[in-house]
Formats: sequence, C-alpha cells, structure tokens
Amino acid sequence: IKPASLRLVEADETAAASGGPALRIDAGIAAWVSDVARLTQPDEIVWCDGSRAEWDQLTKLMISQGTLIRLNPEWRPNSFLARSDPADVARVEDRTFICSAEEVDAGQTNNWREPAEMKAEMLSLFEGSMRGRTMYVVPFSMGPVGGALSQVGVQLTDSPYVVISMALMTRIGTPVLNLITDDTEWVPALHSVGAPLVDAAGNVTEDVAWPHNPTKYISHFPDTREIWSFGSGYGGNALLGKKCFALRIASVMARDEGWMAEHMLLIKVTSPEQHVYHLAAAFPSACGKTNLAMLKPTIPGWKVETIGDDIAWMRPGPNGKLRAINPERGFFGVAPGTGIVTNQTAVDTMWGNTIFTNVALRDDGDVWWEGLTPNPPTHLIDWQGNDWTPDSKTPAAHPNARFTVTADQCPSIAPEWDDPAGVEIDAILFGGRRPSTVPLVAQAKSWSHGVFVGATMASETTAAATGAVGQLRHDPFAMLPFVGYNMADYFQHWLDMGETLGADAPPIFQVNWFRKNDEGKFMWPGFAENSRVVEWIIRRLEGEVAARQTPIGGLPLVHEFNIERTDVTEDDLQTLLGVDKQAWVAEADETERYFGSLGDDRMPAALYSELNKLRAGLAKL
Ligand code: GTP
Ligand code: SPV
Ligand code: MN
Repeated sequence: IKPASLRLVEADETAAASGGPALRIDAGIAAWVSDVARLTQPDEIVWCDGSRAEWDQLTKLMISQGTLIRLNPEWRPNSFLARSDPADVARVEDRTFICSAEEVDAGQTNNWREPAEMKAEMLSLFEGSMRGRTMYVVPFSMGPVGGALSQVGVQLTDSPYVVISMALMTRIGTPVLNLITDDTEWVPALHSVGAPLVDAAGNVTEDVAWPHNPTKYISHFPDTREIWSFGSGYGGNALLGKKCFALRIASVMARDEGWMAEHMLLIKVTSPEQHVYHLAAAFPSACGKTNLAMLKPTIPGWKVETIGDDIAWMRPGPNGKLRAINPERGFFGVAPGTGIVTNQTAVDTMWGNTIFTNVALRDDGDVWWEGLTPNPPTHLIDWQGNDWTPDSKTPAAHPNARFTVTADQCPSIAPEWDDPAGVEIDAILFGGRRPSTVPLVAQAKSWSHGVFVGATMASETTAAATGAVGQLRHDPFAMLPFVGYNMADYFQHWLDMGETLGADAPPIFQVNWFRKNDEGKFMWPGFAENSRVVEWIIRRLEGEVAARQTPIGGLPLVHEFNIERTDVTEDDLQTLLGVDKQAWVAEADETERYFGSLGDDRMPAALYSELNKLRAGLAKL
C-alpha cells in the first residue's frame, strides 16, 4: 500500500504547485491502484496527466532504453520508430478470453474461462510482474471528455510505449481523472508486459527494447466490466481502451443498454448537390476501413471527410434516427499498402507526432514500408533491425506494421468528428476480403436481411492477428474477435435494434473490393475508385438509381454503374455485379452449417427464415 499512497500525495502537490486544477482522486481508484501496486510491486507509480512535458519525458526515457528511435526531425518532427519483439507483432486471438460467469454467455466463438479461475491464474502472473519498473496510471476517456455517449476507464500499465500510444489513441490525463467521482462508472484495465527486472530473490535482469512474456492473456470480465491483459505490448492486446474496452466490454454494455459498439469506420459524404450523408462501414481487420475513411473520390463533385477509421458507438438519437460517435482520438493504421498512390491523406496525416511500429528505417532517419512509394530505397534497416536491400527475400516492414497518430492531424477530418452528440447514420456497409461470390455492391432487402448479410460475412484472414494469412473464415459483422458475449445473442441484439429503429433504421449494403479473376488479380481497382460504389449507394438513398432485385439483394444495373476512366472491362463489371447461382447455393449450405455451430437454441429464427428465403430465391433463378 505504501508506494501508492505516497505518490498520491505527491501527485496532488505537483498539480497544485503547477497551478493546474487540483487533482481529485476518487477513493475507489486510489484503492485499486494501491491493491495493484501491492500485487505487482513496481518501483514507482506515476499518475499520467497527458501533458506535452510528460510525452517528452517518456519519449526521452524510451530512447535511452532503446525502445524508441527518434526519426529525423527535419522529415518527421516529434516522431519515433519502435521495433517490437518478433513474437509480439499482432493480436493474439487464441489467448483472448471472455470470462463471463456462464460459458454459454461467451458463446461458441470466444475462448471462455470461469472468472475466478482466470483471476487466480493471472494473479500469480501479475505477482511481482512490475518489479524494477514504473507503473503508470492512465485515466482515459473513450469519446469526447464528458460527452453523453462517452465512457471512462483507467489503465494501469508498466509500458511507457503503451502510455504514449494511449495518449494518441484516447483522451487521457487529469481532465478525465477529474470526471470520476463516487458514482461514475469506470472500467479498470490492468496491463503488464510481464517482464519484471527483479526476481523474487532480488536478482536484477537487464531490460530489453521490447519487453513481453511468451505467456499472454488478454482477459475480459464482462459481468464486472474489467480487463486484465498480460504479456504483450502490441496495440490491440495492450492499448486497452481500443478493442478490449471499446468493443468487447462496450458490446456487453451496449447489449444491456440498447446501443451498439461496432468495428466500423465513419465517413461524411457530400454529393455534388451539397447533400450530406454519413456512412458506417464494418470490414474485418486490415480489410480497408482506414482507406475508405480517408477516401479521395475520383468522380467529380463528390467529397468524403473522415470521422473515424475503426470503431463506432451508435444509438438512436432524440429524433429516433441512429447516431454514431467515434470513441477514439487517433488512428492505429496498417502501414504496408498505405502510400502516396493508395492513400495520400493517411501519408499527409503522419507528417509528425507519430509513432511507427515495425516499419523500416531509411538511411536519412525517416521511415519506409512496402507500398509507401512505388520504389523502395536502395538501403534500409528492416523492422527487425537488419540491413535490407531491394534484393532481400523478406519484407522491410512487418505486414502488420502500424502508424499511430491523432485524428486531428488528418487533412480530411470532418469538423464534427469529435461532436459529443455524434452524427446521424444514413447507411451501413458490410464488407470483407472475398475473392469470389460476393458482388462489388448489393443492397439488403430489409433490416433483417441486412442482419443476415452481416451475420454471414466471411473474409480472408490478415496479419492483424497471429496465425495463417489468406484463409477464408466467418467473421460476422467484422466482429468475430471483438464481440464480448454470445454471437447468437449479438445477432439478436442487431435484430432488436431494428425493432427499436423501425422505419428509421438505415439501409444496409454489402460491398466487396477484393474479387479476383482466374489469374488471381483484383478485378476492381479499389481505393479511391471505391467512390463509385459510394456514389451508387447514395443515389440509392436518394431514389435516383434503380436496383435489380435478386435473392442476394438489390444490384446495380450494369449500364447505370459508372466505370468511366477506369480500366474495368464490361465483362469484369458483369461478373462484379452478377449472382453466381452455384456459388450462392454452396454459400447457403455453408451458412446453415455455420449457424448450427453457433448453438441452435440461441440462434434467432429470423436468420433461418432469411436463409430459407435466400434458398427459395436461388431455386427460382
Ligand atoms: P484495422 O486497422 O486492422 O482494423 O484495418 P483497416 O480495416 O482499417 O484496414 P486498412 O484500411 O488499413 O487496409 C488494410 C490493407 O488493405 C492495406 O494494405 C490496404 O492497402 C489494403 N486495402 C485497403 N483498401 C483496399 C482496396 O480498396 N483494394 C485493395 N485491393 N486493397 C485495399
Ligand atoms: C485490428 O486488428 O482490427 C486493429 C488493430 O484495428 S488492433 O488495435 O491491434 O486491434
Ligand atoms: Mn480494427
């Protein structure tokens, strides 16, 4: 109890001395911090205020520890490169647990452990896990500080890399701490990289640039709204405000309270007639959310502005229409493939004040990765710290290398991106990496058909999670790794939200940028050209274009779909906008098998009824 209470007094005095607002530390937080300190035994406890001075102090510290390399300030001011341990580069889905009281409440798609058992197991790991390190207390807000739709948490971590990343990705520090009083609900989020510098016998080990532990646990306790994460320093495993809170815990809150926490980008679209629309789109990890969020339309007169690139919290607003906020403050974006050709806006966003993780280092002290520029530099230091030339057999950047930067640096950020009231949602899009079957775009026939489309999403796996890449798997609503409860109940919640929204429920569309031809090449140019799909969707909202009604939904009429100035052939467009009966019959069979695997007793009948309608429609083709 000692170190914590000592520092509490100190933090208070520091705040008062600096003329800042008096630090009010909620007794519940103080007690929890003391308990964790007693368990993990850090040398020191630091209460993070979110100031620039704190950022400078932490980045300097990490440079001296070898965790960060300062990039050449001429090219990239206040920016840093971190190289992770090669065994800690992505989310670990097989080590992610939903510890609800009952196993059935975690469902068939989550790893489940009994909460008390999990805690007992993890307590022994956390015991002494911060010895020789500093424990940082990071109060954070998901959503604008004090916003009606926002939520607060407090992360304890022994990783300064996590602190500065949280500082970019969420609102942290004293203003958040000051919000928390006796009756504030806040989520305790405990994190340790699990690499103490002093063992129980007092023997000291040398620190490494990227401490982690081969044994990893990313555990969620939805009933008590707690997060315990051990052993990893990587983004989704360690920045607990992001996937752990804003999706897994928040999805449970949302189910209980009648709102939605989704893996969705948010954009504002302005048509040539100056009509404004907001779209929310769910694509699985590394399947194009950041790119669509920063879309630069190739078609004249259209404008797209960014509101969020990864997570949306949505609920019916005062007029009954669905409203959404982006609960994050920054972007934790995939670097490879993000470049001057595909996404100039992202490149412009990271002009400075950016943390790069697992990208390559140029000889001039700037960064590079595959796809940043068409041609690689002649020499680089790769993400593992080795010399690299264009002849090297391995990529210079890790395929899941990331940039971390605040959203306000994005040139396409919409003025209302941080409006606490959010924006009204006019349409919802679902997409994934589907080399076959799924058309470029189709409009769902109804809300419940749209829920069926979301529930039957599948996508090829990517480097965002450990494991094989390029394997088609079910990823309902792009939420397979992120739903904090039973998937069948989550489907039911979507159906229930449709009931609540009634006639105001936004139309739902399915999109697929990733169709391949027989040679394995993408048939659709993607990226900026996706504006053509956005145009069609908005013209549908306006009733300006027709749709061909098919068993899988409303498809564009080929002659009405704009491919001017692209190299898409009429033949390819026919395929992109076609319905392959055989493939869809096989898809329906697979859907039946998949639904069965989710636990028949909880699966909503409405989804089976949609499956039957699909089959009946296909039979008539
Ligand atoms: P997370 O941050 O993991 O949730 O991913 P995300 O959905 O934001 O993915 P992102 O936009 O970063 O894209 C991931 C990869 O897909 C990058 O390598 C992109 O270059 C690529 N990509 C994005 N949009 C398209 C597209 O329209 N066509 C093709 N072929 N590739 C795309
Ligand atoms: C994803 O994997 O979907 C990401 C990156 O957005 S992470 O924060 O690691 O989850
Ligand atoms: Mn994501």
